[in-house]
Amino acid sequence: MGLSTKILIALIIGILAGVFLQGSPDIADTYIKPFGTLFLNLIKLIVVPLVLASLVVGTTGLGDVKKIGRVGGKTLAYYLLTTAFAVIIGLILANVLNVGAGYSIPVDAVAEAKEMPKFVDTLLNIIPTNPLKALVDGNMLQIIVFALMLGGSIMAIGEKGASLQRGFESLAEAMYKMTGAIMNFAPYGVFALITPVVAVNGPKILLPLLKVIVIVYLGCLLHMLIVYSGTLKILGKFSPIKFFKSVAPAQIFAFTTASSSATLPINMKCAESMGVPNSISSFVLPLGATINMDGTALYQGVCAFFIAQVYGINLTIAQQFTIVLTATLASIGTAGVPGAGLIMLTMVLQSVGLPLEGLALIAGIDRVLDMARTTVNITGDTACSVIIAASENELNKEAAVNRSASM
Ligand code: DAS
Repeated sequence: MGLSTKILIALIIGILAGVFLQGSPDIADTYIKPFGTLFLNLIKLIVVPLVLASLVVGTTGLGDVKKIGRVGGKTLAYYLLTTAFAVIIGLILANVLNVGAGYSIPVDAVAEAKEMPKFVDTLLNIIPTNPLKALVDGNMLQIIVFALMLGGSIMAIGEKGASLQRGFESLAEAMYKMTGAIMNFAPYGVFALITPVVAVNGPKILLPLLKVIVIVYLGCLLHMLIVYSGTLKILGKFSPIKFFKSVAPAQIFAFTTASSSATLPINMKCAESMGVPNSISSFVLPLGATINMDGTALYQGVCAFFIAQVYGINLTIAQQFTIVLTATLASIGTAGVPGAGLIMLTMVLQSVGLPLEGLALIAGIDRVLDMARTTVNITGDTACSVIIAASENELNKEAAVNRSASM
């Protein structure tokens, strides 16, 4: 039985266990959740060295600075365009389906809007003043910038950089091996993560905001079916059906953990099973897990519109265009960890003068929304890696046939 089947079975059993334990969520929290936290800690343990090593190897593996520019340019273009599309899909659905109609504001809805990094600070902050501190702090944007510069520099010094390059190649291989070993625990981890979420957040909190949940989930589904299937077919000449079958383990994992960073290792294995070479996946996926968040951008579009409607504010077309822009930029600064999108939603609300109190309306259901948006976030990264590999004529389709069976 493949890993994806085991994870799917674990997810279903975990949801059923969560429903069963709704009456006593503390049992789930006390005796099951710790195993989920343990598994997440194992994943977090590998993310920083994995991203550093795979990005350095990915950059040097591209072979020359021109190729880094070409692959980097195509990757960023795909990420930004699909993110903007995601916000537009979210706003169209929110408008058409009247997302905020009939909702009354609970009197005590007072949001503690956390201190939000301004976008310009996010931009300035991506250059690490101390790369070791960036590694220790796990600052993914700074680690990515450092890894790209280090990879480019190793390539530029030619033979003198060969031993350092081999060192990073060994570190990357060791991290891939460690990832595979840790992934064997994924079914247990998924079970231990999803059970408390269902036990604590059962249907009772979902009902009042069901329309927001339905619209975000519908938007996420449409985005994957329209944008990713369309670009895979047209740009990647790759079967969307084979793609969604192969990326399923990473999607289930993202849905359960609500963390793009935690899903990165398994997402790299899924991309490899589709024939994406390491040199492309270890460049495109770590970048995507950090800056490409289509699901988050879509969610921010829907929630901004919902909050405007609930407070009786009619958003002009210009304001909705501003939301597209700020949600696209906010998603770049969103960290690949649970709940990051809610914090960045503050930036979108502020950009069009919407009351931050609205965050309190969303906070209660945010984990349910986070599961869907994170699934879309990582799916966009994998779709991009397949399309970039195909555009570089490096997609190893023969390999895809054999490997996808093993996932
Ligand atoms: N959970 C974040 C992620 O890992 C996305 C978000 O919070 O919006 O992608």
